[in-house]
Amino acid sequence: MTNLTKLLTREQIEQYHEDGFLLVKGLFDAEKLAAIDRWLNDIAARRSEYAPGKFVMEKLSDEEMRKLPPLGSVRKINMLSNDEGALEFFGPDSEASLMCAELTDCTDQLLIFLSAFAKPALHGSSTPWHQDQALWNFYCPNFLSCWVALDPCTKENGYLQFYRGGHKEGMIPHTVHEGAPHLYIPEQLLDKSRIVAVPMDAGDAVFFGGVIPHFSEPNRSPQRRVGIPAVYGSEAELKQAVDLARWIRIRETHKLNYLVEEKFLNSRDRMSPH
Ligand SMILES: O=C(O)CCC(=O)C(=O)O
Repeated sequence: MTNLTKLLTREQIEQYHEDGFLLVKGLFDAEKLAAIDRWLNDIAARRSEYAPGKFVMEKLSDEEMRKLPPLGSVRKINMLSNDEGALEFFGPDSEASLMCAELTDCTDQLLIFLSAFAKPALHGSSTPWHQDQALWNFYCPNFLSCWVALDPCTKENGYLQFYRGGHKEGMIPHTVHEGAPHLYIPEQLLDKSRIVAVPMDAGDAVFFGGVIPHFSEPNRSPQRRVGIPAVYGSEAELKQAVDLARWIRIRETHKLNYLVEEKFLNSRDRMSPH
């Protein structure tokens, strides 16, 4: 792909840069959603064949699990990007990938991560406030997610919520707590008036970058909530980040640290893509 497509309007692109997230209605039709559902159920049915770490399960009793299709008791499926279905639904020519290229003004988009983030009916736990960049081992502030709703997302089943404009303010301190699924931002650091909930119909997609804080509540409804985050990024940015991470490791191993002028460091301590 050499040229940017024109799937998004200028207003949508401006909105994305202003708010830090963009809802696109009806990106996937019912036929595609049904095919993705079959694909994920098939993977979930073969859970025992995969290496540990691929699945995160919610604590359901054996009896509850027997009543559900395989995907119904899963909390997360990781590392889907090398699976055949990934190319079919989220490959380089998919609308998801092309829209990410438009939003970042950069055509060499790679599918970096693909997962399924599910919340089983009445069991799905919350995802605490976080910036994706805080959970990545490499610094890629222009990477962005296209999070596709496989089910309707509502207040009751844990729709996504964003901290409007937070992508312009750099990284926020995260903390760690036993029982939390990952590093998180303590809620008291956030101004509640800036929190925006994003209800979605099945097939809608929300785009957001690695620096915008976001969160979702537990699923208190009797219906599952499944979303598929596809993280895209440019090959050039990934290569640079991997090289940098490698260099930092080498420097630490060989104790090559040296003092850099404070003024220089201070001018660069805010990580913001814009
Ligand atoms: O699926 C969710 O509820 C959370 C999504 C999320 O944190 C992400 O895609 O980075």
